[in-house]
Amino acid sequence: MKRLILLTTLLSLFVSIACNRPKNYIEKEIVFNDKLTPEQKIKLAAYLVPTKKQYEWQKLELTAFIHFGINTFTGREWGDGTEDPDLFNPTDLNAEQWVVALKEGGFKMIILTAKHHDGFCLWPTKTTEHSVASSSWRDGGGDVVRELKSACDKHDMKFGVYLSPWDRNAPSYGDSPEYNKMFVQQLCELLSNYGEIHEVWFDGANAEGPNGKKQIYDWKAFYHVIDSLQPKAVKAIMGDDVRWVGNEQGLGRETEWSVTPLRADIHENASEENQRLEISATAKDLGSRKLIEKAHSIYWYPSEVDVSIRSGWFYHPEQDAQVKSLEELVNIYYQSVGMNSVLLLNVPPDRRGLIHEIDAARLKEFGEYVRKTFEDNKMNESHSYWKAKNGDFREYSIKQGETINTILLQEDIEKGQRVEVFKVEGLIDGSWNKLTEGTTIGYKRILRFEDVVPEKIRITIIETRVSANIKEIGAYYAGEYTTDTLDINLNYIDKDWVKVMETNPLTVDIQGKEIEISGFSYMPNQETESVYKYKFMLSSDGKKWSEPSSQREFGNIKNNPMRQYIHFDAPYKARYFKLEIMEGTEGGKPTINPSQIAIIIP
Ligand code: FUL
Repeated sequence: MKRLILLTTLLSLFVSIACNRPKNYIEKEIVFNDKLTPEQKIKLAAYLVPTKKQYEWQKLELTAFIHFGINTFTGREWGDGTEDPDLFNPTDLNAEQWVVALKEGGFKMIILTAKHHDGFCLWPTKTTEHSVASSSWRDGGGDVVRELKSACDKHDMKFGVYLSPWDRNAPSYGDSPEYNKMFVQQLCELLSNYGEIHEVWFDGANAEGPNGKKQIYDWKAFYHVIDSLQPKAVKAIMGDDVRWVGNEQGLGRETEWSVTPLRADIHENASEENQRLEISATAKDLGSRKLIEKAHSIYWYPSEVDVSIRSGWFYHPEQDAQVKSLEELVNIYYQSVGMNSVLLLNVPPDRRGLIHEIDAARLKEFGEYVRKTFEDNKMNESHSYWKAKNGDFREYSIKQGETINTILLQEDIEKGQRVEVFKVEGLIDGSWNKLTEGTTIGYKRILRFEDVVPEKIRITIIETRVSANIKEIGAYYAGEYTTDTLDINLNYIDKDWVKVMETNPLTVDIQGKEIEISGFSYMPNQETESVYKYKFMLSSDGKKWSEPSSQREFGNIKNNPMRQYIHFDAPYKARYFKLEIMEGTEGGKPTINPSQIAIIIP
């Protein structure tokens, strides 16, 4: 990594020669000299570029997550590490089917949850017995990492690993040096025994260890292992090559700067500096002039949009009817790839070890839709490289009689990200009409507008930090969707009958008589704090209470506030339930409305 401290006096020379001499671009990080003026800082920001591996990663555009593990078999989103490894028993695992399905969807890389927060390892690690080697799957001789990596190699698919730093099984978790040693060894195994790895994904979730101690991660050591064993791998999320977009809903930012003062955790004093600038991964503005002017340093730190094709990250049979529709997936595409981000779409294999037929069919539809839309540029002449100053415009004629509703623009980010405002107009019946407008472009910006049949389109670069390098322009027609969303089909009780006996803790007479109950569900608040830890109890007489499930938390509810389903091991007879709130997603005690709870009957 280059650390450049540039003096004001050198700046004008630097800027004037940079245009023709790519070696003057600065990779990944610039530390500003105190004497720079705000305007000089903005100019420098325009010369910050991605590293080679960041650029290769950005060009993938579509990448996929595979969440698979113990949770697939317990129905949970966050396992607690006490699960019996033998629960892991896919009946028909076929990693090649995953790769083929994702390839049909247009995906170029697969990232596997080699270890999720429950600590169960999908490869036969030497670091713990909590792995596939202790399961009866393939008589304890299986290795999901190897099977998937081989299938990826066969089909020319890149491969990455998700290794959760938070480990709820490891007894050493919380004894920092001890656990860090184990984590380094796990990384070494994954990064040296399976060939080339293109992305290492470290999630940010963590909590206290079983010993009540807080784990302090040795990020420097982890990064050192990655950089030495897999120099081509980008480090994502708790890493400094790839930034979390800030939500798990598939929503990019309208204004998305890859050049940002947001410091990744690899940097010393990251949280102090981010706090000083009042920014975090979830902030709306991560790269405006105002922000850069206040910054001491800036980074090439591009956004990755992670979202699941289902509401959960892991496969749950009750979500078979909730696979995102083609329309939802296409919207996510426009909000991620179309907003200067890489999409990381999760497609979780089921208990057979296969991508479910519904998900596979949706991937195919999605791949076909995107290919069909963007293979047919409606412009007569193709775009040639364009160096645009403030106010410059270019016109392109559209094939006669063709309808368009989509525009695609790309900056040559190997020469920085620069455009701040642009507009697109169409010449219709002899007059220019504004079709759409935008702020940042970056690697790729795709915008949709009403169907029009223009003779020409006109692109104007209204504001740019220094001359913009426009690499690609295209005009397309995105057609109608063909699939429908299926309705949720769950067995609930007669909701009109329900009687609330008490509100704190919420105590409910469910149907006025004992019924068989196989689980319950909770719909979290979307805008305010939700329930994270709870105690759910059942009773036949309203006096003697028992807990039908050992589960006491809704895993990952903060980042992914979807409906939560808790299934008991066996159906339970009861008349009343009581839900005690132990802790909210923000550490408080949120209130709960009875309509947020549904009882599941067998
Ligand atoms: C989150 C995790 O806690 C989820 O379980 C999931 O792995 C998601 C991609 O990241 O923070």
